[in-house]
Amino acid sequence: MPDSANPPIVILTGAGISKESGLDTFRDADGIWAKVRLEDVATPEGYARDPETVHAFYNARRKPLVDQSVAPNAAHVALARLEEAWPGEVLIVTQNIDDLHERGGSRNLIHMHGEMLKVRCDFCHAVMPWAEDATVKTKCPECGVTGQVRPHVVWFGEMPLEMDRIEAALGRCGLFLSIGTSGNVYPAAGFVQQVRYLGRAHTVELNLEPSEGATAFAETRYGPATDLVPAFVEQVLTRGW
Ligand code: BV8
Repeated sequence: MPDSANPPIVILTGAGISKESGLDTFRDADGIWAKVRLEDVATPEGYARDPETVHAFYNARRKPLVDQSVAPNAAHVALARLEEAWPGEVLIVTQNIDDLHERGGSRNLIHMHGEMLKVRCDFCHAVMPWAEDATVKTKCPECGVTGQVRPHVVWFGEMPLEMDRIEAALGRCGLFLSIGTSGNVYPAAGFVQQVRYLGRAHTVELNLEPSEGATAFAETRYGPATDLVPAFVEQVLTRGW
């Protein structure tokens, strides 16, 4: 059983935590879905219809991570400090496919929607780190088959990654913290309800504005993540929640 004095903490993050690092969110007015149709670039059907367009979409989003023209911000760094200093387990479950949590120092991390810096082969199912452009002509380094390499990203209608591990962590946490997500996408948007149903954890939303699921949280604070997250981490480490 977890240490009741220092219960496990589960942190769900979304695109809002990376916004101040210079990466677009999805549903803000200037967000990604205002510029390109989700159905065309974030569904298996869109990929089957026009793989080259989907590759171009992810190749463009991969570039600032490869050239490191974007960097982790104070919110990412504060979460790494929490993981380091909290005596109990701290698990970040991110919907983000960037590597800013890792570069900010977090280690105990699940990318439930995949990772932009990886691809996988639909023929041999190998998952591999990837820093250059992928196209329909890309040859799988593992099996040598051409044209079967796709972004290692979970599209709509596809199964998110490591759901068993996530469900287990939700079932035993004492604090569930949601940062920078609009609460539009399931199953991530339903995690707070799952935690509340179990009745053991305190639930906190830190966001720029109320999410779709705001009323489900016991505590909400609104503002930029780089202000809210370091302050909340300091509070947890000095006087709990
Ligand atoms: C699944 C790809 C079954 C990667 C993404 C009908 C048919 C089929 C499926 C469904 C259906 N109805 C519902 C579903 C489920 C569907 C879904 O939820 N659809 C929605 C649209 C209704 N979900 C799925 O298909 C998922 N798979 O259901 O499989 C299953 C179910 C249960 C258990 C097992 C299996 C797959 C979902 C993953 C889809 N892939 N992206 C990529 O290209 O990135 S989703 C996409 O949205 C991104 O991954 C992103 O992470 C995710 C969530 O968005 P947010 O991160 O929240 O970003 P958003 O812009 O929305 O919000 C940003 C927030 O930040 C805002 O609130 C803003 O105010 C705030 N903010 C901004 N600036 C700041 C800030 N906060 C703090 N500081 C700031 N500075």
